[in-house]
Amino acid sequence: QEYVAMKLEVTQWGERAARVKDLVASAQAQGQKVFMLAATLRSETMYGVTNVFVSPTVKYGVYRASTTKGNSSGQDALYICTPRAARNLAYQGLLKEEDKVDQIGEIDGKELLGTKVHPALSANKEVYVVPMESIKDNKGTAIVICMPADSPDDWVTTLDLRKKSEYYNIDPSWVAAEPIPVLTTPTYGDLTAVALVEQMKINSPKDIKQLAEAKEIAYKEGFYGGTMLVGKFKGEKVEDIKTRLRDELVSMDCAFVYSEPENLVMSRSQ
Ligand code: ZZB
Repeated sequence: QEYVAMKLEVTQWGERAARVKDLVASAQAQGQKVFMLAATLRSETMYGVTNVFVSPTVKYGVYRASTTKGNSSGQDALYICTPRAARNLAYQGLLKEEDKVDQIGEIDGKELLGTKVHPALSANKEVYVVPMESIKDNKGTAIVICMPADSPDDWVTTLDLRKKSEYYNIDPSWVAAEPIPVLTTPTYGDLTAVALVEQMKINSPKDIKQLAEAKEIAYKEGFYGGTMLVGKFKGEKVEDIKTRLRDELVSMDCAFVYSEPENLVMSRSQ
């Protein structure tokens, strides 16, 4: 399975990121950029990113990026992802030293909450890192783009974070961004996920079965029936432009393609 890893540049560390800030201080002082890596199959939705999700209970690491593969700037840079993802990247030549995972330090997901990152293409130039409890650390990078217009999970999670910001220990302003229409589908319109969540009366991120069903529908509608509403490929079918958009993100040095080993792909359906 091929994923696109979006390179989300950290633009401002949050108040809880003191330990991380120390960890990367000397690299940042030398001008190195720090990127959170978000794994996605839906890079065409990047125009409407409103947040970035991490699991508050997952441990992430900081790693040195390859200066060739996945990094056309050739500059030293740092990546944040799970140790499992880092091993995977190392074997694919995407870290500084091939086949070697040199972890600079460890971070708890909760330390990243409130940090700001820059998602390429998005109408929102900076978005906040917020928690998503259902993130699994055995898939992707365990860092996930929040795209509430087309992902039912993301919309329901956003609503829950707004409703219970105290419980989640976040500032309500972090989740204030509204869903941004990016593609239109024949059955559900410009905000496919919002329409599905409403129609199926999904109230909580814990409605796992309904959310799985809604996700399946949103995927199919978006991929086979979707038409782009914004950006360079406005008016074109998602199906026709998906690969071109991905390649463009890669050539802009905002993303790279990597693969997930088969056994881990199978565990996705757990
Ligand atoms: C942006 C996006 C926009 C996504 C969308 C989906 C949708 P799959 O098919 O199960 O492999 N994801 C990635 N890693 C994780 C993780 N560790 N835990 C939980 N969720 C994760 O799902 C791949 C998608 O699941 C990825 O694509 C990512 O969210 C999320 F409009 O990125 B996506 C209808 C879905 N729409």
